[in-house]
Amino acid sequence: MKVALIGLPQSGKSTLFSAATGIPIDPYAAPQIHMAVVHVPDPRLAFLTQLYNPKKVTEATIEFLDVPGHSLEDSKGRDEWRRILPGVRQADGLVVVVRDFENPAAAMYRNRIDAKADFDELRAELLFADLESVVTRIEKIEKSLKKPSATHDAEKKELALLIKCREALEADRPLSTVVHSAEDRHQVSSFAFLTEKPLVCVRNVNDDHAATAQPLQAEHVAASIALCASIEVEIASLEPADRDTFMKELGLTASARDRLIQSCYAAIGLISFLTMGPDEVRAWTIHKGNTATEAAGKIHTDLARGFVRAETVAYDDLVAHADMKGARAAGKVRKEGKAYVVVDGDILNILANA
Ligand SMILES: Nc1nc2c(ncn2[C@@H]2O[C@H](COP(=O)(O)OP(=O)(O)OP(=O)(O)O)[C@@H](O)[C@H]2O)c(=O)[nH]1
Ligand SMILES: [Mg+2]
Repeated sequence: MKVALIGLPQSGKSTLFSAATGIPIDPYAAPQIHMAVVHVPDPRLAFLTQLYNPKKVTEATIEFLDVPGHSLEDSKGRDEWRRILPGVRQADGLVVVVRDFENPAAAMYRNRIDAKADFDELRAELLFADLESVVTRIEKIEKSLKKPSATHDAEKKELALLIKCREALEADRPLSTVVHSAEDRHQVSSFAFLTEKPLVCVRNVNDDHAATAQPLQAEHVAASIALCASIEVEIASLEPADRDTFMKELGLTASARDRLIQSCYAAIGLISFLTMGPDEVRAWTIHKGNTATEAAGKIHTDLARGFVRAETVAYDDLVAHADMKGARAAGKVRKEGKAYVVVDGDILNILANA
């Protein structure tokens, strides 16, 4: 799972990246791309670990990509923005960081501190980038339809969907409002449209608003949070005990790292299932709505291919009955088939034919 931090120049992307990943970023270095894999905290793993004392404990991971911001004021900046887009398109979700802090050390964009205006400008650019891809493809298909070809049926189908996409983009609506069905998603997957991706908005506020700032209200945003990235870097650098004390003093209940991960999970529609045994206790990330076979495939393609059934118990049921023996005696361990839709916190034991 990959998430890209994007935004206008000097909005605090790299600072937030540092807070989320714990990797120090030199504020005086030239803007550059950063990438890091972060472990997703899951308190449920601690209970399972205590049950099994496994050789290994593996948390789910999420990958953060931090790309430099480019000015959309001039053609040079726009060209540079375009150059980074292919990397951004690889992400499953986008985090837009908008500046709402005063800091003379950070150059102001368009001579303003206006989070909503910055957000709208960036969002318009995402819509525009998708519109360009859509229009180019529509023109190509229309040309091809004028010539005899065996692929006309498929092209007509694609064209119909792309025309709907164009209408939405021209009306300022992201493609997440158009592309819904699995079939449509598959049809346009090669474009990796930016506005089809779930979007998380992060309002980066002044230090004195760290605990009180409200998230930015914006349409078509899957999740919105407010935080102060520079304070969060300090929090991330502290030892766990000091961290809690410092956060309490500030009136913060969760770190930016945890809130960001949680928002990305919610926005992209991710959930975790768990596997356990004496060798390994592990959390896995899947999409909401995935079936037991899809979950099995996440572990190993062979498990999906030879899937027989999944022995399943909800984490809360396991805790309530102390262990597997207790959960089994209470009738909480179920046998689920291929089409079972996995829910967050399901503990799965996949049985498969070799
Ligand atoms: N006061 C204050 N300063 C911040 C905050 N977040 C970032 N800064 C400062 O703003 C400047 C830019 O921060 P970066 O994190 O480098 O911003 P960026 O979005 O990565 O910038 P580019 O990569 O150039 O687009 C640095 O001097 C940061 O220390 C914040 O929450 N409050
Ligand atoms: Mg940066």
